[in-house]
Amino acid sequence: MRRLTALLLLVFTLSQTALAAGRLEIDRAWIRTAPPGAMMLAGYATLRNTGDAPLTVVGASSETFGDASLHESVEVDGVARMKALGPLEIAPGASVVFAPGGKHLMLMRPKGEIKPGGSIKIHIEAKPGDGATAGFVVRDTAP
Ligand SMILES: [Cu+2]
Repeated sequence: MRRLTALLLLVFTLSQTALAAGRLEIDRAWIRTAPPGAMMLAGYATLRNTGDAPLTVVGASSETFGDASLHESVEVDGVARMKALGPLEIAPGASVVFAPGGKHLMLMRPKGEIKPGGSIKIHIEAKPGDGATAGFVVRDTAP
């Protein structure tokens, strides 16, 4: 009987773990237009955790760019600088805004022309799970 109780408890614990999942949703995704030939562009979006467990954003990737990463603009002694943004935890139901002057996706070495009005797929990696992919629209200002 005690063994059965232990087994039931284990099954219950496992099912609870499976239910408590983070889920990433990407809204208002855009890339700021840059002069033709620019080797560095910035992407912005609102990342929301619609799941019921914490989610950690760990990186970004895109077939359109040689490299994509998470960055943050900071002011050091009155000078604007950029630095790599470490893993970013989003609480259940919370969202994080990537916007000009703050957090952004640093998009390096575009493979081809990044046309205004176009939509570029970028994948945001989040753990646990697979993250999410969204079309980032190339435009001058935030949507
Ligand atoms: Cu940057």
